[in-house]
Amino acid sequence: MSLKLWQHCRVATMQAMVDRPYGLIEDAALLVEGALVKWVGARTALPPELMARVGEQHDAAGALITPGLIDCHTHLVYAGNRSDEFELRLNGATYEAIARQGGGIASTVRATRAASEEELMTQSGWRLRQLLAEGVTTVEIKSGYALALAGERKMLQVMRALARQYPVGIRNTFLGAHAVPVEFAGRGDDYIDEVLRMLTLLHTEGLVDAVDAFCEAIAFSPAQIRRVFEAARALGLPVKLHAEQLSDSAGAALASGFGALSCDHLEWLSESGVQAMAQAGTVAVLLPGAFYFLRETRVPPVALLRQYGVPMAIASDCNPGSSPCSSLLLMLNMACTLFRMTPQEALAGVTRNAAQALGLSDRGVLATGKRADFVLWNVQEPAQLSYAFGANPCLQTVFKGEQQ
Ligand code: DI6
Ligand code: FE
Repeated sequence: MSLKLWQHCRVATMQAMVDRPYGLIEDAALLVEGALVKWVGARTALPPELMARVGEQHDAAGALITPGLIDCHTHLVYAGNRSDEFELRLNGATYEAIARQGGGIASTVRATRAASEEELMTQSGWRLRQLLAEGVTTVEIKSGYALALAGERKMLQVMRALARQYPVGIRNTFLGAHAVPVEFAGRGDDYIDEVLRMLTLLHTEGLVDAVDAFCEAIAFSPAQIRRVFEAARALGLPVKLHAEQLSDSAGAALASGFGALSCDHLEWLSESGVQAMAQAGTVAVLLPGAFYFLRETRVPPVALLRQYGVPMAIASDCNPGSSPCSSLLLMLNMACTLFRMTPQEALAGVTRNAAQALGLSDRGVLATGKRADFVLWNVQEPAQLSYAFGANPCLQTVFKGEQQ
């Protein structure tokens, strides 16, 4: 098979190298064979035997190249919007009070149940295209806005259909334990029985890649989540958890005990929670969009996460209630300004560490044998991707070796 060559570029490989921030290669060359990276390095070191096989050459004209961005936590398949609740909040209501009064997640559940598969495709496709326009090549999407079998299946099928229609890798996460639906009001444990039944069926149908849950006073208790995680474990599915978002329920320690891929949000994470995550190799997924939009004041313990060597990822949390956002680049900026992450940590958070948060070892860095998912940017320095906001310097995306 002939090779494709990109040259006249700087490549931020995002390989972890102590002596080389961003794993940056000056005057680089990138060789692609099919859907995979064949070679990346300094242009002057290009092996002649590979050079002889080049069939297609691209002049990157000085662009910066990074791995394709990975949004490792979204709820982007849903119907409707919650601008009415935004107005209520601006008139004094709180997110939790709205949720307790039948709004919040429940109102999106009503809209999502009522939407046809086509309507869901249209509304979700619009958001997905906005992510892709900023160089995103892998997206995780959670179910959890139907909370009943038919609708959860519909959401997961829409995700599979989006993956067929758009140049993007999609990971389906089953979030049946997102909220207690009205039919089960006051009967959370009974609803967990139903979650387990749905999970088993939907897994059998090949629709589930991972399992998530919402551990919070307004959602599910650690004991209830343990049941979901035990079922996931029995099915061989990896788990993740919305933990310590609005309060400390020790969810992170529970999830770490199940070897969770990630714990997400974490504003209220304690030091013992950080230690548990470090021990389990669980990624901390930080969601500055939700922090910003809910006007939270308590930031996740970034310094502790650093100190214990817990990898940090960043995601959009794209959802209608707490983060109506489909810009991952904006999240880079917010992770730096609001959470005081460094631009290098932020970029690792949407590449290498985001891949780890999804259990995907084939992407997130540019190296021989990894997927040829990458982005050409109209910037000189990698830090510019975090520094500018409301800007989109994406020149071109390459997905599985193909220019988009
Ligand atoms: N935490 C969140 O921030 C989203 N889900 C969750 O478990 C919010 C979902 C919503 O309000 O629709
Ligand atoms: Fe979320």
